[in-house]
Order: sequence, then C-alpha cells, then structure tokens
Amino acid sequence: MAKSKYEYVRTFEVEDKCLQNCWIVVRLDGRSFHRFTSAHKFEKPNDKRALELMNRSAAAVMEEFRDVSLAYGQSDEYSFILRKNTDLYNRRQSKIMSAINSTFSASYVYYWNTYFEDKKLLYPPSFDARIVLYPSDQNLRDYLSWRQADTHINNLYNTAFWGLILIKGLSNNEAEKILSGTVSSEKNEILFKECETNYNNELPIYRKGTVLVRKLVNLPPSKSKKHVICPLHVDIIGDSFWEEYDEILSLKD
Ligand code: DGT
Ligand code: MG
Ligand code: MG
Ligand code: MG
Ligand code: MG
Repeated sequence: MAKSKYEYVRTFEVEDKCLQNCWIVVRLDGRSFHRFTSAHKFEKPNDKRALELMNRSAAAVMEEFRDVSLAYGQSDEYSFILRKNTDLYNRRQSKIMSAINSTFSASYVYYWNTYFEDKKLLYPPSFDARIVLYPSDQNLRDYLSWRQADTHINNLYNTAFWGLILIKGLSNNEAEKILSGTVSSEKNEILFKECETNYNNELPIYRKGTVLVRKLVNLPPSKSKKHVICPLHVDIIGDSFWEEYDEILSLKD
C-alpha cells in the first residue's frame, strides 16, 4: 500500500528501548493521595482495606503481564519487577510503563467496591509512574531493600504519631514535638510506655509491606499444578527470601 504524505510524522517518534540485560522496575505512586485518603476517610495510620485494594490491583497487573516476576507495595505505591530478559513491547519504556499504570489504575477503580462496600468512590484516583533500570542483581535487591526500609521508617513514625493522638489523646503538635529527633528505639519505647503498644505486634502487612510472588501450587482433584499470585508480608532485605524464591533472580521462567 502506498504511504500517505502524512506518514513522515512517525519519524518524530523517539526510540526509548530499555537497555538489554537490565532489570526493569516500574514504580507507581498515588497522585495527591494525601487529599485522596482524607477525602475517603481512610483509617490512620493504616487502612487495611486500602492496602488490600492496592494488592488486588497489583495482582491484576501480574495476571495480565506474565513477565512481572515480583511486585512490592506499601502506602500508595507499588513497584513491579520485570524479568531482565523480558521482550514485552520490545522493551519500549513508554509502552511498558503506560500499560502497567493503566492496568493498575483501572483495577483500583474496578475493585474499589469489593474492598470499600460502604464507601462511594468520590472522584477518579490517578497514579504517576516511572521506570528505573538496574544492571545488577545487587542493585535490584538494594532497590527493594530501600523501599522496605522506607516502609519501616514511615510506619514506625506513623504508628507512634497516631498512637499518641488516638490512644494517648495528644494534639498533632504535641505528638510531633515528642517524636522530633527520636531514633527507632526511642519511638518503640514511646509506643510501649505511652500507648501500651508493642510495635512488633502490629500487623506484618503494615510493618513489612506486601510482596507478590508467583507460587506453583497443587490443585487437589486433578493433581495438576498452577501458578498463583501470593501476597507475602515478609522481610525481603535479608538473604532468606531470595534463597526460598531463587527462581526470581535466575533467568528461568
Ligand atoms: P504525590 O505522591 O507527590 O502526588 O503526593 P501524595 O500526597 O500522594 O504523597 P505521598 O505519596 O508521599 O504520600 C502518600 C499519602 O497517602 C500520605 O499523605 C499518606 C497517605 N496514605 C497512604 N496510605 C494510607 C493509609 O492507609 N491511611 C491513611 N490515612 N493515609 C494513607
Ligand atoms: Mg510522591
Ligand atoms: Mg503519592
Ligand atoms: Mg507515596
Ligand atoms: Mg493499538
């Protein structure tokens, strides 16, 4: 077929292929979720239903994109790790990032009522996205360790802050003053003494965030095996997770 005279506009498109042999990380983050969470009166400091909705939406991404081998989520963010040899969309950044983001965002709205039966969605939530490439396995593990350390730091602070307000009855300013300049052990102690809360008894989903992995499980009647997406709330900084799920870092399917 003859090309139209308009065809030349395609030459304006730029190549944005992800470098070969690199882990591709797509991180989404809720846009202005400070406003979204207060408009929808999410529980403080953690709303379990909201986290489960995030996890369900991330699982929808993994159902749709088989090359996502692991995902990690906390608060209003989710990171998706694509196999380093993935050929998804010929590794084009904008395609991968936009497809994952829209699958996630649409799922968040689609599943909203499953998790918030009694709450109306007041306006359309949206998410920003970025892609980061990591050339080594160590870089990838350090990336995920960074996100999980962030979960710990934020959650310990938020649990202490809201504990002082909701359990001890302090004002926001008073709580902020007490916590300013404190290290982790001091926050633990404040929680224990002032709020009778042992931080280690807080739910793992709050303390560790959520890792989604694919597990091969037996289906009893037919004895066939099937991959299912499982949420875990475990440490991913140490070696034991990576030893148990050694197929994630290997290049095998
Ligand atoms: P951004 O990301 O720059 O568009 O702005 P934000 O407002 O989304 O900021 P970000 O992502 O740094 O912080 C996440 C916000 O979401 C923060 O205000 C706390 C809130 N949030 C996340 N999870 C929960 C939750 O489970 N309960 C409540 N009450 N708030 C939450
Ligand atoms: Mg942000
Ligand atoms: Mg945000
Ligand atoms: Mg965030
Ligand atoms: Mg098309």
